[in-house]
Amino acid sequence: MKIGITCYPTYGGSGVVATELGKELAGRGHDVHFISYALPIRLTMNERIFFHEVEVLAYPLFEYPPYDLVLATKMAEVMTRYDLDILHVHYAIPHSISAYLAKKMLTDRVVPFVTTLHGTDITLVGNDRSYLPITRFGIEQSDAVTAVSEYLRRRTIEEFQVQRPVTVVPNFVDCDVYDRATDKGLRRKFANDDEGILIHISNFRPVKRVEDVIAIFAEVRKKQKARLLMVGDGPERPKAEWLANTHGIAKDVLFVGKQNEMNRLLSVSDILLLPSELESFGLVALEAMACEVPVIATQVGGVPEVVRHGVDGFLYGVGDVSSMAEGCLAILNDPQLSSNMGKAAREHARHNFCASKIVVQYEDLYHHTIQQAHTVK
Ligand code: GMT
Repeated sequence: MKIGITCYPTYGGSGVVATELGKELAGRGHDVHFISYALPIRLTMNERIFFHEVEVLAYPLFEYPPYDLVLATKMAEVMTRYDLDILHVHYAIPHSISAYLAKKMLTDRVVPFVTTLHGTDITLVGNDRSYLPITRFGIEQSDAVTAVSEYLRRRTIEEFQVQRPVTVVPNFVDCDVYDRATDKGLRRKFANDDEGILIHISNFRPVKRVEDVIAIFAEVRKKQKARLLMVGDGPERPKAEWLANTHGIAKDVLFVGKQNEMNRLLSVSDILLLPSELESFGLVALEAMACEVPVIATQVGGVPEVVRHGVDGFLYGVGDVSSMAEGCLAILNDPQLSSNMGKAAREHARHNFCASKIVVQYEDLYHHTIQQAHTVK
C-alpha cells in the first residue's frame, strides 16, 4: 500500500506512535509518506519512507497562520502525486479536519482517511466547548477511527456521542529495541552501585504531575540511597528543578533533557514513575515494561489496561505520594520482587503489545477501509 501519515512531529506520545508505525509499515514493504511541519523526531529515512514538509507562509495579515489549510493542500497534493491508497492521521485536531478537506479537494480519486485518537485530543482539546463540535465532526467524517485504549474509546463515545464506530488498536513497542541490555558504564554515570535509579520520562506538562515525581523521590530518598533521572523537557521543568532544591535533594535528581535512546536509559533504571493526572494509555510505561522496569503509576484512564497492579508494578490514586513512595521502597528493598515484576512486565509487553502483533491490525483496518471506500464510491 501507499500510505500517508500525519502527526505532530515534536516530543510526545502520538508523534512517537505515528513514527514507529510508519517505520514498521515501511519494513513490511509499504511506501510511507509523512506529511507534517517538521521531520518527526524518531524518524529515520529509508527508500520506503518519504517526508513532505508543510511550510506555512508568514504574512502580516495572518496573526494566526492557517496551518490546517496548508496541511490540507499538502495532503491533497501528496495523495495525487504519489497515488496514495489511504491517509492515517494521528490526533484529531486539526489533522482529521485537514484530511477531510484534502479528500474533498480531490475530484478524480477516492482516498479514505483513518483518524487515531491518542488522548488529549479528546480529554483536553476536544472537551473545550469551542473545539467539541469540530472534533466530533472530524471523527464522524473519518472513514475509520481508532483509539489507543478501551478507556479512550468509551470516553469518546460517551462525551462526543459519535455514531462512527471506534476500534481499539493499542499502542505498541518494538520488543527487539526495547529490551533490557544494561550498559554498566552508563549506569555508573548516574549512580553508584548501592543506589537505586528511578526514572521519569515526559513532556513536563501539568497533566504529568512532575511535582509528585519529586515528592515521591524525596520520600524514597529519606529511607534509601537513590537517584532520580528526569528525562524530557517542557513547561513544568523549572518547577520540578525548584522543588528538587527545596526538598534538599537537588544533587540526586538529574535533569537530562530530551533524549533519543530511551531503551538505554530505561535499561539502567529500577523503577519508572508515572504519577499522571490522566493517561489514555501511557506509552512510556509500556516502553519501560519491555525493558523489565517495574512501573509505579496512577490508576487512571487506560493505564490499568497496560500495567497490572501488583504484577508489573503498583497503581495508586492520583496524588497519593506516600503510597507511591512505599511502592518504590517495596521494590527497591526486595530484589526478588523487583526481578519478578520486571520479568512479568516484559512478558506482558511481549505477548500483548509487540509491534508485530499490533501493526497487522492497522494493515487489516487499512485494507478494509480502502475496500469500503471504493465500494460506496
Ligand atoms: O502525554 C501527552 O501529553 C502527549 C500525548 C500525545 O498525544 O502526544 O500523549 C497521549 O498519547 C500517547 C500515545 O498514544 C499516550 O500514551 C498518552 O497516554 C496520551 N497522553 C494523555 O492521555 C495525557
